Amino acid sequence: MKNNRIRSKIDNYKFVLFGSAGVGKTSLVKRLVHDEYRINYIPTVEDIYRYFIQSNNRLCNLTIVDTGGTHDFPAMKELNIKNCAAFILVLSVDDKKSLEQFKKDAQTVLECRPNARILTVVNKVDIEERSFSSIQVIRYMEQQRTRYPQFQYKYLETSAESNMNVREIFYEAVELLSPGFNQQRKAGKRGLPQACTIL
Ligand SMILES: Nc1nc2c(ncn2[C@@H]2O[C@H](COP(=O)(O)OP(=O)(O)OP(=O)(O)O)[C@@H](O)[C@H]2O)c(=O)[nH]1
Ligand SMILES: [Mg+2]
Repeated sequence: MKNNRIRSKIDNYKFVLFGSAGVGKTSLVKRLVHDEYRINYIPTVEDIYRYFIQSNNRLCNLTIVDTGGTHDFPAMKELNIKNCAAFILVLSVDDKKSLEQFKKDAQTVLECRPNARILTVVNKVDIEERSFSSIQVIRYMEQQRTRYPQFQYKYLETSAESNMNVREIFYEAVELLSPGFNQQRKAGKRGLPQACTIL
């Protein structure tokens, strides 16, 4: 009975990260989960992370699926899209091709889930020179809205290297699924990481 009461306070959220190889998906997740950053690049196949955020008397259990951008496995992508309602699409400011991949991924997600929640993350903003503008990303999402009026998106600029807006990614992703979460979080105590595990 006591255990049931504890469990009922946990909110479960699942997010999947998509994006070109090397845009910094794993770096962002590792920054959040382990508070670490590595300069060396090790391509991912697929990893799943669990992370808890405690905020304002709520425990949020985040399941984060970190996909690899090197190889496109359409069947794996489709499965991830079917099993998830919120998507974190990562681009890198210094990689114009990541804008093209982002457009493809957004299209694939929306075809399968017209009411998807999409957080658009432009990473590596510590690099000054940009190969595309934020307007190009936002304009594309607004164009999609005419075809898919039910989907919701947010836009965020980050740097895993300088630890800029990394935790905000996950706050904003939860907010997309539970509108009002950020307002409650800010009104109460600051969210504190409680635990993390690689599954
Ligand atoms: N300057 C800068 N470099 C970054 C940043 N984030 C990641 N990197 C670097 O970019 C390279 C690729 O990072 P990863 O996190 O492995 O990229 P990924 O998107 O997970 O790549 P795949 O797993 O192959 O899809 C690494 O050398 C990182 O150190 C950032 O915010 N700024
Ligand atoms: Mg990776």
